[in-house]
Amino acid sequence: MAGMDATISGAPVMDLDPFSEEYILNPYPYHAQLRDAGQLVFLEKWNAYATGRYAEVRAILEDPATFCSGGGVGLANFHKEKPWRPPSMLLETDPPEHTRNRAVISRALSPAALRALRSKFEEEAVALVGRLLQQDSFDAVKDLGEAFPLKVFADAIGIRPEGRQNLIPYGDMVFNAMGPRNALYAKAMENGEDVANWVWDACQRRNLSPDGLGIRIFDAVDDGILTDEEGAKVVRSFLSAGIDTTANSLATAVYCFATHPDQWQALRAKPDLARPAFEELLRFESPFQTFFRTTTREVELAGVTIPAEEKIMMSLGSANRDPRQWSDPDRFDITRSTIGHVGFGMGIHGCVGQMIARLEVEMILRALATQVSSIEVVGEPRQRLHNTLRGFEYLPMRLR
Ligand code: OVV
Repeated sequence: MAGMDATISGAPVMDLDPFSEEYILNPYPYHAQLRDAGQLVFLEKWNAYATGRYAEVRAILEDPATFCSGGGVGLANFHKEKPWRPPSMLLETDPPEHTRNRAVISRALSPAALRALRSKFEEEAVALVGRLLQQDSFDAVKDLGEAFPLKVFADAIGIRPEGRQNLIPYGDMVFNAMGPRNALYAKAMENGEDVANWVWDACQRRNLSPDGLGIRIFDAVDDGILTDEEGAKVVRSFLSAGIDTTANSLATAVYCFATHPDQWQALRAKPDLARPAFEELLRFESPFQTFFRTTTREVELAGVTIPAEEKIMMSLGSANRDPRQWSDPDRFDITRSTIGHVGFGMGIHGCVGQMIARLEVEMILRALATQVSSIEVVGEPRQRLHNTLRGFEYLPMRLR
């Protein structure tokens, strides 16, 4: 770690690269370096501030007026660089626009709408686990992680079945684009135009089923709150954020249970632990590893005076294992209290789809806990190399 003697405005300068292959494959020792170097550091390679500390991540998430999202939530500053796609109306906006748009999507995701999904999700989860049990082995990435949200989440939104596979490369584009313009970004964007065009078309009113959640966004168009194009762009948020995140969570979930047999036995003994288990999974192997904010003014944070228009990386994965916050943070324990984890973010931008994500993962974990006695990894898994998401590329497994 060269350059640790230098500081910028009092922030230690680090040559740590959160987008390097070594870091992505095993971030945990690097998270410790990041946290131990200080509350706030400066990443020389990317010209951005960063924090891996729980308290500072919370402080930033809870002050959206100073640490805004309108400058983008990846490394790029939208005030200086053209975003790769028209910005999200939710993720990449600030109040008051954000508040208005968030109300529109929250209304579509009402408790009543979610209750209506439960039995369908359960039925599909039981059937999927039943099919996987028939197979000698399967790829938990494609056959479970991706297959389940591509079916139940896309059905819930009301997306037509043909071409849904496009949602996987689209998620890859959206989340890789939050990192630098590196080889991972270039690879994700290879077929980008066709994929983005398919997704944009799927978001149009005429292509949404009349009984899904997507079409409910157009109620706000009928009420004169959004234009037709804005309605489609809000639907695009469902498709950007709702598949890849859950897909990675599900594959990681079965991996964690396969590699922590005591936790698997605890879940089998008490399937009601499915919901708390998901929270612990979000803490322990946060699928969404990093988020950036942009300073709207000169601000003092942790004794450092940060100028306006600077990017700050929040390592959610590191905050969720910060020993200043969690006891025995590197232990996967589905019975611990996970209150306050930042796996879904926090504050005004906290994950709006978290209740759907919880329902999906709960149903899969319950189906596993009640139908399966053993979960095994049966080959060499390949981790996903990705700028923002943590998960697997390939994960051969067997259920008995
Ligand atoms: C939380 C999230 C991730 C990616 C994309 C979006 C949201 C969006 O709103 O497009």
